[in-house]
Amino acid sequence: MSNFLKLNREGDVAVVTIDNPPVNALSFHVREPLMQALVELRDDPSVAAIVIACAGRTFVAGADITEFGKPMQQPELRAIIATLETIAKPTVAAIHGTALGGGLELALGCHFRVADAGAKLGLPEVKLGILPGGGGTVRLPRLVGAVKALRMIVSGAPIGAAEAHEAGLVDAVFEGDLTTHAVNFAREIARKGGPFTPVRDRDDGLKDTDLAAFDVEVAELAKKARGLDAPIACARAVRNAVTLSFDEALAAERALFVDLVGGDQSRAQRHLFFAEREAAKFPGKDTAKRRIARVGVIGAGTMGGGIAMSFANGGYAVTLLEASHEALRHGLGTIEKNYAVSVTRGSLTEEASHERLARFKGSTDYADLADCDLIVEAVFEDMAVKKEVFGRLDAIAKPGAILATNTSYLDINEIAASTSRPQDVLGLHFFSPANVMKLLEIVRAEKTVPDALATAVDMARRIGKVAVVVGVCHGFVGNRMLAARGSESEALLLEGATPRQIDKAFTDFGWPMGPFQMGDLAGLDIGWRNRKARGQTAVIADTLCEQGRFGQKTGRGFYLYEAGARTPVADPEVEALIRDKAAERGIAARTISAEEIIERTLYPLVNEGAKILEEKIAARASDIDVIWVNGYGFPVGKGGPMFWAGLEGPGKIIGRLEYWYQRTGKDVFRPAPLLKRLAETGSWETDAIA
Ligand code: 3H9
Repeated sequence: MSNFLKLNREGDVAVVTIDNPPVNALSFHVREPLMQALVELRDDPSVAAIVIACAGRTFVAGADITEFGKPMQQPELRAIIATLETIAKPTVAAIHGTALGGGLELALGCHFRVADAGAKLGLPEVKLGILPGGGGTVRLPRLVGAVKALRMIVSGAPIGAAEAHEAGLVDAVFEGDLTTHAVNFAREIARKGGPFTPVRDRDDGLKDTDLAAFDVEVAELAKKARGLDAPIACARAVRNAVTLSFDEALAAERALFVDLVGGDQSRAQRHLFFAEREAAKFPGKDTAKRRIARVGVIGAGTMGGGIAMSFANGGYAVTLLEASHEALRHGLGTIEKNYAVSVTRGSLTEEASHERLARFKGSTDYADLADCDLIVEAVFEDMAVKKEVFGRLDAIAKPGAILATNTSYLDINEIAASTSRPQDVLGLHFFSPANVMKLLEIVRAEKTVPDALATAVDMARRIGKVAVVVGVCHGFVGNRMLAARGSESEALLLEGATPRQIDKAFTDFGWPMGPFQMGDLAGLDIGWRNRKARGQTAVIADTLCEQGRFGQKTGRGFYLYEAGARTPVADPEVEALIRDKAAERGIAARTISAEEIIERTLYPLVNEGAKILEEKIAARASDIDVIWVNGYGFPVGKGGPMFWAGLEGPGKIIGRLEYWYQRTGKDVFRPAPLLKRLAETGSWETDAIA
């Protein structure tokens, strides 16, 4: 029928197979023949039932996201679904892989849904800053109830076939050849005879909705939305499904969809969707990979333990090395406790926890790392210590093993040069807690060979990380930009801002927390130690550390914390300390606006990103966005610092950077040439300035 749609007959059952690799998105070239096929089959008296299935690895994974923001070519998905609902003979969606977004909406347009036992079904539109726009918010609650639909749509998380069956979303679950099962199912249903009720006319799920309980749930969700419009709109649309007629609710869903899809937040989130997939690409990524079966992790502290858990979670055998039996016992004990907590919370089964723990082998002897294919060190952040570790690894690791450092700042070229195999050395910069945080900066040193890098990128995907390949510089991409963001923190305090006020400017912007709360959470002693190692000072933070105020772990930092609590309470002592230090320096306090706080923290962040691009430490501006959203909590609705620079206006940013550069002479404010180029061309492309 078309290159993207096949039509077969299995006796009196017609099978429509969508074939649009890689994920069977509902592109225009699928919608057009699909509509035509449905009309034809509806009007063909020799057809008793229709099955919609997909070729390849998955059912339809949604609308074609690349078409958003462009004029919509007819027929739209909504029209296709409306046509489906005019068909009197039974229609059956045969779901394997994932039925997501518009894919699930298409399936909801059918009378019945059957699924492969391994299938997943969901409406993830919220992650793209939109809501399901093909009737999903109105049809899903009719089958699974308003509260379950709300949770699925606001979280965007898919559910498995068994759960979908139990909830009434799927009518049958099969193992084996799904199309054959679906055809038999359709034939049997057709034989029994109709009428067959389309989902739009069903109300199984809506009958007993407790609207008060629903609203309580919505209020909870709203608190977590952190300035994002889509989750709120999703909740409103599901509520409409309960309180309005089908057609009114559908029209309201459309209006909300149109509003969101044209907005900056959705543009930002779509940008991030593609940016994450782009970030793992680099020249040479398709070279043959090395085989990784066993991973060695050196150091069983918080970082090493978290890294080791990430590998065990991804199915790798892990050898965990510590200096002493006691430290090893402690490290393994913590890992065991962490898994036990996951079991208690219900996020991990007892069985899976045992499986993961069984992957660990503890050791205090470097010789036990000899059979590892990848070894990651997470020891003390000190060049001499790292070189010693790499010297020992060089002596015992098998040929071809990848040797990785988890350093956050140190020069990996220098570490690599201390071995006889610099081609196998690279950085794996995990973020703490390493078993939770998604980001992994994969650092390519001068001599790292492409197959070692490609193997690391593959491995990252297997352990569920968002990988970004970066080059060597102090702090790599993330921490170098973090330093630029924080370079004015002390100055802002001395000039009259309070930690609370600065943190509020950040949370109002959409960050989960501000820099001072973050510092208290991470431990102020970490920055203090780094500064001392580099001969740097920070008058307020250093004084707090000298007083033993390391943040949450000591109950006092920039804020006070009540025993065991994580809520920061403003501390008049800290504010007095700041005023004293300012007075010593003759700095008079003045009122500092939220706007000034953003200018002096986030504009240098963007500026440093531009310098990093100029130096080709990051390959693309979007890679920087991926790092900042996944590793540092930059608000997803703003798309990351480099995307946000475009929204904020590069001309405005340059103007204010110049102003602050004149006032302070600080290098972080000197506008990067690439930022000027962005203002002229609207593009972060580096070619012209290289
Ligand atoms: C929607 O449906 C709106 C409707 O409610 C309203 C309509 C009116 N479009 O992720 P992968 C590309 S919104 C275009 O690496 P995996 C992706 O960029 C949509 N392209 O594979 C990549 O390209 P490349 C709601 C898409 O196996 C390639 O496919 N649906 C789309 O790890 C492989 O992707 C979603 O949000 C798309 N919809 O994961 C689901 N999806 O190779 C989005 C993927 O050039 N998709 N591509 O880099 C996913 O979550 C994952 O792709 C999936 C497979 C789980 C399906």
